[in-house]
Amino acid sequence: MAERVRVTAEQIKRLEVQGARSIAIAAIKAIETLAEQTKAKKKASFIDELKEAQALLSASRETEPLMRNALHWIITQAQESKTEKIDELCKTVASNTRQFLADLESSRERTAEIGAKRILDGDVILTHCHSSTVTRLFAKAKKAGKNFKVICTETRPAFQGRITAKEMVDLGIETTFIVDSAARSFMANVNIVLVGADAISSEGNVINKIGTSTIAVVANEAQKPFYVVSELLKFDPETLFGEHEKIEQRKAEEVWMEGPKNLRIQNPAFDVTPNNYIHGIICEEGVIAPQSIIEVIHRRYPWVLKHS
Ligand code: RUB
Repeated sequence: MAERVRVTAEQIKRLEVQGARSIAIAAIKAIETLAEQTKAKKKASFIDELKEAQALLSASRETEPLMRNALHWIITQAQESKTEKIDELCKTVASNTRQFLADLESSRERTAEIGAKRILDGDVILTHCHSSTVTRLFAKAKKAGKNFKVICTETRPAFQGRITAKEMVDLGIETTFIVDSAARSFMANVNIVLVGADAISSEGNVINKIGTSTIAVVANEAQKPFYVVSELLKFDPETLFGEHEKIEQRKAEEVWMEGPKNLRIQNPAFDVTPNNYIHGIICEEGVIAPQSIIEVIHRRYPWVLKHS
């Protein structure tokens, strides 16, 4: 297997690559490199090699359906291709990789464009963790001349909120940085909450960085709209067939480097925000009700429903 696949899986595990989109992009590029460097002589062994890489990458962070959907789509195109020739199969992987990345980019642009319209002059927006889709939305709104402020949480335990805060400062957006547990104290001054997503279930529940659901409850109490900004391909088809989205459990050391022995530390990376706390999902197809996710996926990406 290409070294690039192993290295990418490790980088994803260690959070050197973070955020659902970046994780999917890194995995797609690793598969592309594998196809470029393959020594397989027969189609069957080439497909086996791709599938072995798919399994390793998918296991690197288990709550990442965008990565799984992307790898599934690219590998299926090679598998279903009529050719047996390795060089042609490699070209199939390369062209589908390019296509997938281009589609992902235009989905984010469209999502950000739609979402930017939800920001009004003078708004204070609260966000959690680091979502490249949310920060792109902020960049678009700023470029459109909107005047708004951002509050971002530090996002324990790995402080991904700092990435958001730096990006906001670089964009020249007035930003306030708070600890996660201060979200309720600041909610009265917030106009709208925007967060990203790692996974969307068939009921329209959203899985995102740990603490997201607490913010949703606090927003609900304060009657502030809570929106999820996400590409549709974060939908997990396995949830349609009864599976629960697996929540990644991370190492205790991320929470407390040298905690007392015999102390039980738990470190789930994500939590589930139920659909009734979500005003809408802002995606490439518009602002949709979370409960309509299956219908929208059916219309836009029917192939996703055919695999699990
Ligand atoms: C990142 C996180 C982000 C989503 C969406 O968690 O929860 O909100 O992944 O990001 P982590 P994007 O840092 O643990 O990966 O919009 O960039 O896909």
